[in-house]
This record gives sequence, structure tokens and C-alpha cells, in this order.
Amino acid sequence: MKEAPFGQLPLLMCDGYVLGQSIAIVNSVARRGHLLGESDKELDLGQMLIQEYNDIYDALGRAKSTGNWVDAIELQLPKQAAYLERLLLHNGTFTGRFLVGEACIFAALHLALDVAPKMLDQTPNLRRFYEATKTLPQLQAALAHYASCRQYFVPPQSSK
Ligand SMILES: N[C@@H](CCC(=O)N[C@@H](CS)C(=O)NCC(=O)O)C(=O)O
Repeated sequence: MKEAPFGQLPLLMCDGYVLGQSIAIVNSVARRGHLLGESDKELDLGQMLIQEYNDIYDALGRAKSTGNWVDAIELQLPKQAAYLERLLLHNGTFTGRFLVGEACIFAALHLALDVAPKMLDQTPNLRRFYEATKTLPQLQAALAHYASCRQYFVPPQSSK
């Protein structure tokens, strides 16, 4: 794909230039949507959670390329869920309010749950975060679009 700066997806074409690399795209969209946060702490935690999204995505990507879905489903994804459970605050967010990090963690969970539907069985607060976020009106168009797309991470039935 000739438009992609590093030959990869995703890419964002906006305001006359092309942006590659998912973290740059997430930050760009979050800045335009005022979701980066204001304090140093909000910014820092948001960046941490974006990287956590990447770790979950990488676990799925490794499973897809090696075929070792069992490791992802039984070990890697529940391990990340347990870390996230510990980071949740009493108000059900990670930073105190819904910002880019919360959006990224929701996206990671949404992808991962297609592969590992039991991933949140041991993390009730993270499940509540996921379910509550899923009902946000602002997300419904994106969720409907995602549901119409071909699933990218598809484990063989037996390893689900
Ligand atoms: N570091 C890149 C990695 C993106 C990536 O791995 N993209 C995959 C699709 S999910 C791709 O375009 N693969 C095709 C290729 O590398 O030729 C990012 O975070 O955006």
C-alpha cells in the first residue's frame, strides 16, 4: 500500500497528511477529541494504558502468527486482565474519568473477548468496566461497524 508510511495498517489520512503507527494515530484522534487528559497524571496514565492496549494486541498477534492460541487464551490474556483489575479505581475508570486510556482498554478487551470469551471471568470489576463502556451512546456506531467487519483474530474452535 503506497500511502502507508511504513507499509502497514492502520493509517489515518486527515488534514492533507498521512499518519501511520497506531499509537501516533490514537494520540492524534484523542487530542482532537480532547481525550488526552489535562494533568500530568492523566496524560501519563493514558499513555501507559495505550501501551497496555498494544501488549494485549501483541498477545493476540503472537497467537495468530504462531498458532499458539492456548497460551494467549489461558495465560497471557487472563494475566493482563488481572493487572487491569488491580488498576481500576472505585469509580470504574483507570484515570478518574473516561479518557483515551479507557477507550484503548475497552478496544483491547473487545478484540480479546472474541478470542477468549472467558477472559473476564476472574475479574468482576474489569467486566463491569467493559459492560458499562459498551453501552456508551458515543460508541454504538463504531461497535456496529466493527460487528460488520471480518474477525481478524480467529482461533480454531477447539482452543476457544
Ligand atoms: N507498529 C505498527 C504495527 C502495525 C501492524 O502490525 N499492522 C499489520 C496489520 S494489523 C500490517 O499492516 N501488516 C502487514 C505488513 O506488515 O505488511 C502499529 O502499531 O501500527
